[in-house]
Amino acid sequence: MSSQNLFTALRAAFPADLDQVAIETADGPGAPLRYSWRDLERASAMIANLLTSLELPAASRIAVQVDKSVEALMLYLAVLRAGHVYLPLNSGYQAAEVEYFVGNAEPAVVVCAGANFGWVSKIAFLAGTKHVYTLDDDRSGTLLDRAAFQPDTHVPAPRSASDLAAILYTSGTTGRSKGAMLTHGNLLSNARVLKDYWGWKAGDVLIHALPVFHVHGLFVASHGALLGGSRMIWFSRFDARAVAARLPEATVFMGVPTLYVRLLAEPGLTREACRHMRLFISGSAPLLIETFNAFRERSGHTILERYGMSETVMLTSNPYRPESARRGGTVGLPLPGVGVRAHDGQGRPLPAGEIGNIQVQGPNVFIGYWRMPEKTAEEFTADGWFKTGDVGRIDADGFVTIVGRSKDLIISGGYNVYPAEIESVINELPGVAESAVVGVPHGDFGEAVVAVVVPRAGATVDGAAIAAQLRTRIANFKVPKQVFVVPELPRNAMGKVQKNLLREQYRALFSR
Ligand code: MLC
Ligand code: AMP
Repeated sequence: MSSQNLFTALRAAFPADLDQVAIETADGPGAPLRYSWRDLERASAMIANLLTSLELPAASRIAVQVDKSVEALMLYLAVLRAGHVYLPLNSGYQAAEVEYFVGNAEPAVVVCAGANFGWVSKIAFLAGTKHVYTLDDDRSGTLLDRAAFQPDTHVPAPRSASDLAAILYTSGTTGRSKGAMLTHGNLLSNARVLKDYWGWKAGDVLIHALPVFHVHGLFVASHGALLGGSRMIWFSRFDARAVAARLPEATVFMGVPTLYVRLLAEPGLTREACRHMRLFISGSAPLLIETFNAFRERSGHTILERYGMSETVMLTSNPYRPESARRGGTVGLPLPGVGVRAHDGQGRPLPAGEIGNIQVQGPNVFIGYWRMPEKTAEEFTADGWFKTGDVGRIDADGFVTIVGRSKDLIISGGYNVYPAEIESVINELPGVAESAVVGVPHGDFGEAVVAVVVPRAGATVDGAAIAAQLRTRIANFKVPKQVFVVPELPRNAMGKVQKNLLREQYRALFSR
């Protein structure tokens, strides 16, 4: 069988003229920097040769925690090309978080920011990792220094569709973070479906302003542009004013709802600025109908909302054409080849319009959680459908609406936060007896994390001090925006904390 290496497929879509600009940086050191398709080809070959020279076992994990840069994307391509497994980590993760991922995944190579080399390399070497490189967002670091001596041609390692391409850590429906194992086949089938569904083409220009360590920015956005042979305007971080200023040159934009809320606050978002745009896509978190309507009013464009997750890449999308068929408040129709159904808790399918657990299947659905066969088995039904942990309904005409989650998850600005994780970190702090973490509505982030803490008898704890301590232990986006100290948590007759009451109590905390 011919190789199904995802890199080979992406490479085949590069335009014939490799000297065209593939990526132009919009910010960061030296901007604007222009990278041609040939640059992507050669640099990924050099890094792939460096990896190959290390003589790592097949399917070695290459863990990467770096700031966003074009070189980080080249490193991703190089890992695919060399046939290893890409393991991206949010650049905000602190030592305890990185320690867990590295300990669990046992990567052969870790790549980190130069400033973090001290603590990251310590964690990596203790976990048995032999190679730690640095990569900074100004094209410096030991990874590129070493790769500079490598040949700039490389034959991609043959891989089959079922071979592992990436591991993305996510908490699934419960508990500690699990590594979702995605294959070359999972990623390529989804990328191809989306290329056709959203009409990616050579003349497209994508504004890429999402991080490249999660599904949305790394796979959905980058694969789309690469498979389309389309140019990217590359933002290392989202800045609404700067993005609005580049809209007139662009045709496609992708964002989490927070990005749309912030764009709406920009006077530069006008119909005139969007005159060449053909597609605005939103996902990763629910898009409020007010945002959907306000954006249509201001820009003349209807945001296309889609739905997916780390374990499955993309599952549903609103229709591309006609634009008028896109329905606000829904996540659209199952993508071609993807099965989506709503079930009751007893394993029975529900009729159209009834609310139930969303289950999915398709070539895009992951092959399981890294080294957790029992957890994997729990999250699939007996007939092989993956339980998303989302709750929704499917209308008679197939449109899916997500109405809630059965998993205890907060999505803040498109990042997932698991209350149980934050609670366990808070409960370890001195003077804390117990805590409850909930998500409440937030105008900018959609949901914001709030913690309610009960001190131990005789202890005095301070909300702001707790938040300050958390800042050193967990990524910033997980740190509660407010910490309340209370004498006790509301409980039901069974002794279970009534989080719904807490959500109600703090509902208006961030209302504008
Ligand atoms: C930053 N902060 C956040 C936050 N992002 N807090 C809560 N939630 C977030 N998402 C913190 C900062 O650290 C800072 O803390 C304070 O909030 C204000 O920061 P900011 O300057 O407003 O934030 P900014 O740097 O502009 O980042 C906001 C953002 C970013 C929305 C641009 O969060 C982002 O890029 N989100 C996209 C996430 C994403 O790509 N998700 C896709 C997952 S894939 P302090 O303490 O310093 O003041 C997936 C599957 C699918 O879900 O379907 O796509
Ligand atoms: P992650 O684990 O980061 O991949 O997040 C996946 C979760 O994000 C899904 O299970 C949903 O709960 C949520 N999600 C993604 N897209 C949407 C959307 N368009 N609307 C509502 N929730 C979404």
